Amino acid sequence: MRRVATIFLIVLLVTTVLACQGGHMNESVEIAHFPLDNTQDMLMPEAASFVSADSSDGNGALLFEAQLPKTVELFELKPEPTVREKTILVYQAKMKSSGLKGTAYLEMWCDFGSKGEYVARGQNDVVGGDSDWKTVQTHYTIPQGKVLGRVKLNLVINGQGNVWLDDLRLLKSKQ
Ligand SMILES: [Ca+2]
Repeated sequence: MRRVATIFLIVLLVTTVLACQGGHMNESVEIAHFPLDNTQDMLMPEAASFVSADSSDGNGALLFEAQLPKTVELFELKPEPTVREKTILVYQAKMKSSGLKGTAYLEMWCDFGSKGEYVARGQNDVVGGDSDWKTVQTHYTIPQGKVLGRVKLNLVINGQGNVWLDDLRLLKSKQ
């Protein structure tokens, strides 16, 4: 009976330690932060208007007006070499919409050079119609044996209407 109790205690301890480690490893670290307080450094600055009156961070945001569905390439970056396989890349931003017939969401392209290019689309985390600021995101886990070259961060407007974007971040966490 005593032996059973000891084994039970050991199992409980191991479970607790693993749970703590799991929590620690899921912490996110910021790779890049684009506060979108202007259109500088954007790949397509002509695609957006800077709006100071309405923002999520209080320092202005970018407004995208879509007459037709479109994909806007926002930023391209080359993360540091520490972003290796099994790293979860999280692309996150604040977004709102007005009169949007359809949806808008984030799209991230991960380039692995000769090993191909992969896309993560946040089609389950969208804005549409008239919606207030909310956090939207999409994520991608870097597969084993692949070295990440570049990351491209896009906005997809799958419809017609106005979309505001602010406080854009690329984060990493371990699986
Ligand atoms: Ca801003």
